[in-house]
Amino acid sequence: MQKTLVILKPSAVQRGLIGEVITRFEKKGLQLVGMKMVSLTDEILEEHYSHLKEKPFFKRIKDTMQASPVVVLALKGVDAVEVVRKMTGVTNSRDALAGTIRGDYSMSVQENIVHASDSPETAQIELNRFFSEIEIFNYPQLMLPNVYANDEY
Ligand code: FUP
Repeated sequence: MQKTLVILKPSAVQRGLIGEVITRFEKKGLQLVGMKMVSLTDEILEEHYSHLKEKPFFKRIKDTMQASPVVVLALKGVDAVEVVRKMTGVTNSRDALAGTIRGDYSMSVQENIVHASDSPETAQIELNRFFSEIEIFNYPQLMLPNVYANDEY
């Protein structure tokens, strides 16, 4: 089973979408194995968005990601990284397909509700960035036999 990181951005927090977005992941069959509210520091954002550090919009990313606390989630499931990315939709919400989180809830490239890890390698690094070992929980997913066939997990 894979684990992946999701950040519910200030756009989700301020617009009252925290519950609705988490519900989508729960209904999909992903297991919530970590969750907390945090304020993002300059240091953590510079690390998290290091691939965009030279972009002219980097300051805007930092400002908007610090506009309120965010909620970080750790989600577990078979192919969880790809499943969550598909549920998220493309970066520019105006291009995101209906049925995706960004496609259904947002109009912006920045105020796009969620961040989701883009590969299994990145997911591991990002989970370690936001969670300590004891903040990721290992507990039985009792409905597992109803979520997957027994040769899928
Ligand atoms: P994603 O993986 O879809 O969250 O996208 P990125 O990591 O590439 O981008 C992170 C954030 O940078 C976006 F949410 C908004 C900002 N960004 C822009 O404003 N313009 C761009 O062209 C790309 C990213």
